[in-house]
Amino acid sequence: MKMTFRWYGADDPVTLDKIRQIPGMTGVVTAVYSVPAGEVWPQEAIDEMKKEVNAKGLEMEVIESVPVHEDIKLGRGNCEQYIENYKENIRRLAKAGVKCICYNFMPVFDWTRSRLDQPLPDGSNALVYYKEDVDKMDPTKMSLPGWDASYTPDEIGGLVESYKEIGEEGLWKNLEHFIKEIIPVAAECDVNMAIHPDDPPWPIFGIPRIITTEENIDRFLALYDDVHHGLTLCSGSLGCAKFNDYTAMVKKYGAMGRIHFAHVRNIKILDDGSFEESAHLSDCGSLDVYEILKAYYDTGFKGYLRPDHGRMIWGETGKPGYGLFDRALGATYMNGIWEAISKADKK
Ligand code: DNO
Repeated sequence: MKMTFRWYGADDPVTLDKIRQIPGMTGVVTAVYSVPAGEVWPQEAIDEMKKEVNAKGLEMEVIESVPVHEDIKLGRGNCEQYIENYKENIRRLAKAGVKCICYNFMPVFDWTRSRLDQPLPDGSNALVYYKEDVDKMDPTKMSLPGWDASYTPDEIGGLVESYKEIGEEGLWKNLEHFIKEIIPVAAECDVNMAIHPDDPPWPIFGIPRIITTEENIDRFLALYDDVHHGLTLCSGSLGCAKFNDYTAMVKKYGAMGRIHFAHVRNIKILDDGSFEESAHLSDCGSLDVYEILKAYYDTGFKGYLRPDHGRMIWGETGKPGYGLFDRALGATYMNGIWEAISKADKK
């Protein structure tokens, strides 16, 4: 397991100097943020970023994410050109030593929450998803930090309608086409493609979401028989639905060698299926982080792992979910569990 940390580039208040001081941190997970979705990333920008990261003693072997243009997901417009651009990005990143690319196939909206700073009883605050509030949200009148902000409200409305029209099967068809095009390139470059599950793992705003359950992940992996076609297994996304057994998924897909990147954090599932993002500690949420890491260890996991969203604690402000303190605590907690498991195993 290689412990990593998400870094949003030169503008991130959580600097490389801070990240390198977290014990056991091997590298950062990042992206070229200045290029619109679908375009080719300049090789100089990739190389420059790598140089900056390496100069701080950190690796840049994981990219999160190379975004998939909506035309690809909808199978329309400039879809084929965007797929060619995507292949070129894989080649360029491989040239810079990148080993794993995280991406998602969520229509329009990446992760969705009803509030980004819900006060918790201990005085910290966290991202939450309260079903009742999400049901009242109008996605054309708002934006969340993970969403592509380049669309106008009208364009968003149009996209939502287009996804409703193609439905789940249309989305599957477009995903299959994309995978069949890009995986041969990834295999040639020896880059592991790691799809991120939909967060939350159910349809929102009346549009389909498909990377949601074990059954659907099985269907996804069956699209292409190559180890480079794999997963970012995110406990914070899959784990917020009671119908998913995240630890069982680690065992199953880990044994198949298809998990290339692990996002691990805890989540507190509420009675009505809403959820709150809690501290990483097992006791703080509904997931057993020890059992999760034990499953990774037992499958001989050699991929990358990162703490996922953290709460805002100790008065920190910043990008929701991506402050320094709680994520650093998460990394340290998980490194501690990993050390204990591996030492017990060697006795
Ligand atoms: C949330 C993240 C996601 C993830 C993308 C991957 O914080 O895990 O935004 O980066 O879905 O493409």
